[in-house]
Amino acid sequence: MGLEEISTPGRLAEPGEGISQHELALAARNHGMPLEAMRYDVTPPGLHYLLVHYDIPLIEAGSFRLRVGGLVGRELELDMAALQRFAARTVRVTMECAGNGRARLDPRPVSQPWLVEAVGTAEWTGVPLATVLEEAGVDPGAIEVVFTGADHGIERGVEQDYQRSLTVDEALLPDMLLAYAMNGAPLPPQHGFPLRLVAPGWYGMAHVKWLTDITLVDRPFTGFQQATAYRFRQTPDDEGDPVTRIAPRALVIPPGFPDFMSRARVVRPGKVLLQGRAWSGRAPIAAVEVSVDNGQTWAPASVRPDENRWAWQAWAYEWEAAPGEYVLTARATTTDGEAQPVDQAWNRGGFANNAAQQVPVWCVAAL
Ligand SMILES: Nc1nc2c(c(=O)[nH]1)N[C@H]1C(S)=C(S)[C@@H](COP(=O)(O)O)O[C@H]1N2
Ligand SMILES: [Mo]
Repeated sequence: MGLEEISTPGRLAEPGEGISQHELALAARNHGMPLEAMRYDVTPPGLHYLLVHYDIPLIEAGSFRLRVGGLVGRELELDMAALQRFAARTVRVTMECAGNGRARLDPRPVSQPWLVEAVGTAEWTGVPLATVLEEAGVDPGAIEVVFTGADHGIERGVEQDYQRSLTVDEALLPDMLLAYAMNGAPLPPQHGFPLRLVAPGWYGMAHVKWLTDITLVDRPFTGFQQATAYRFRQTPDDEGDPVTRIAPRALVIPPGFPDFMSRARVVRPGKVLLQGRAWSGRAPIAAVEVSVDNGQTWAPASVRPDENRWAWQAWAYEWEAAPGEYVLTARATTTDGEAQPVDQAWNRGGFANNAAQQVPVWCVAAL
């Protein structure tokens, strides 16, 4: 494979074009969360989705240092012991990849081919980012905070460290964390060991893993992951709006038991308790509705109140299933009135496609 090939811009699949070996290789490295894991409030270790752009870097906790520099009163270099001496905070956060839903788009953007499973909920423990920024002293001229990971690679011909920024105002929000623990244990290597940013409510790309540098700057950051990737575009040369917070989504825990290849479900006639999760990084979830006829008719589900603002919420709906074929789906609406669509909101990068999930179900007394 030549350098021209790795330098090509993102492309759309031709009509009917299948998943390539390159996409399969991405999908095999970057796994989704098995949907039945939505039964847990907090996703057990190993079941949380995973997305790694380049390689998982090998980092030794003993020699690790977080550098804080740029427009600050004093530069900091903090080892893990220093980070752990600050008062710790734990936040339960549902994280979702901005590309979740991409492979369901038509035309399909060629990239990590997520269906609906790029999500997980963890309890992240660490130092509030604001604590460390206050310790360094943010210069009044600083407008953004740039976060750099230890991983390095090439994307569409651009060699880079993985980097993203937040505005200073966003960065100082109390739930922004420099996390060193996930579900009460040190971060696993693939989730950012020994330190990552956790940006509650934001799509995954903002939560920089293997964080080594925090840099305060006086102009908008224009790195690849900020200005080139993660923009909502209709055409390749459209500047596009940035991808930021998570759009509302409800998912159904697939009921009954699955067919191995198609993952279509089988349920028995009678009462079937449909359950699932709903979340949004924009405004809180106000309602969840369920449909068993692929979105033609909807019924309200009951949503369990949850004091964890950034975590998914459980919902339930009792379905009286009669023999037949069904397509189950659910949709969430936020307190701002933002309703999850049934149809795709298409963009070239395949970001934030929160079109309602479809779960084919056969209701049969016996096979
Ligand atoms: N340094 C670094 N941080 C990163 C990434 C990466 O490739 N490198 N991937 C981002 C993306 S696109 C997502 S969706 C989340 C995934 O986090 P997880 O693998 O812990 O679920 O990490 C983000 N942080
Ligand atoms: Mo992502």
